[in-house]
Amino acid sequence: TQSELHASILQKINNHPCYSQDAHQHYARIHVAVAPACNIQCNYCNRKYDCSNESRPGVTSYKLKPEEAVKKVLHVGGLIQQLSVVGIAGPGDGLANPKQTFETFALLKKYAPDIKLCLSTNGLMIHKHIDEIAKYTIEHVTVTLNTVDESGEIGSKIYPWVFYEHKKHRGLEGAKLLLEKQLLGIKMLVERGILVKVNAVLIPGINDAHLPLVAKKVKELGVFIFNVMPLISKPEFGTKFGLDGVPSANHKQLMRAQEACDVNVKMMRHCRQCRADAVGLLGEDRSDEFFKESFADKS
Ligand code: CLF
Ligand code: SF4
Repeated sequence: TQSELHASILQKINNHPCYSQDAHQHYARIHVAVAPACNIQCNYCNRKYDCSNESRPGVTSYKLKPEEAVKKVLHVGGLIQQLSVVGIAGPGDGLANPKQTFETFALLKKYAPDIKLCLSTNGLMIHKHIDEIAKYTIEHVTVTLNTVDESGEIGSKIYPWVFYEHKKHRGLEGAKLLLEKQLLGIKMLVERGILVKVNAVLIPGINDAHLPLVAKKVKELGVFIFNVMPLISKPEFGTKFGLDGVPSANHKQLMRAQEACDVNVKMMRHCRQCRADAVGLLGEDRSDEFFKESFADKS
């Protein structure tokens, strides 16, 4: 029934800091950086931040093996009582490193069965891994969907290439392929009752005016919550890829986009654009504190 469905959703979000505005002051998340590789190139990426698919250079997150990641989660869980969610959000794409990602989730299910599992992805490979996602009861998946433009025009300005089935797809072809798989993946997740969050990076002059159409599509697909995140561009980064001269999105642009996207879809407004190894409450990133702990095999 409707009320049972409502209760099961509440159960899923009540201690997830990103899916529930109310939970974010009381519950903490930890990201374990077990996924180094990626299968697409975003023009704003520097492989340091994710979930956000963010672009703030200069901070190094370190890579962990699945066993090290679990050790870290158990250690942090002993120190931070509010720890309720473990996310895999990079530094590359979780589903471009399926072995590491699912090994980590399998170990977490075994050694930390009470913790919620969360995954962030560009969406290209969801359809291939939907059974594993369901099997490990990953109840929260974030997909970064920056455009729903079927012509591939907007996408080709954001993604120079997409690597799929042993082949690099460039330009319009790559963008269209990515969109097709993202929409398919989101549909499959929603069908399985997995809560989906869509993140869209607000890229001034590239997809800003288009974001309300993304919001509309997100609504149509039954996505739980939509999160617009401002591009943070830095000269030392922007010159490297294809977004030369595209400025960061400012607060006013973000507010305007959020308002334009508020088409009867639940909007996230408390995102902190976390790094791939973030630890703690959303507002107080303690990754540096735990960075010092030696979980990574330095050899
Ligand atoms: Fe991490 Fe992302 Fe899960 Fe949250 S973050 S994988 S959904 S547990 Fe949260 Fe951070 Fe924003 Fe992401 S504040 S960047 S939305
Ligand atoms: Fe970088 Fe994430 Fe894009 Fe991959 S999907 S290129 S890791 S921003």
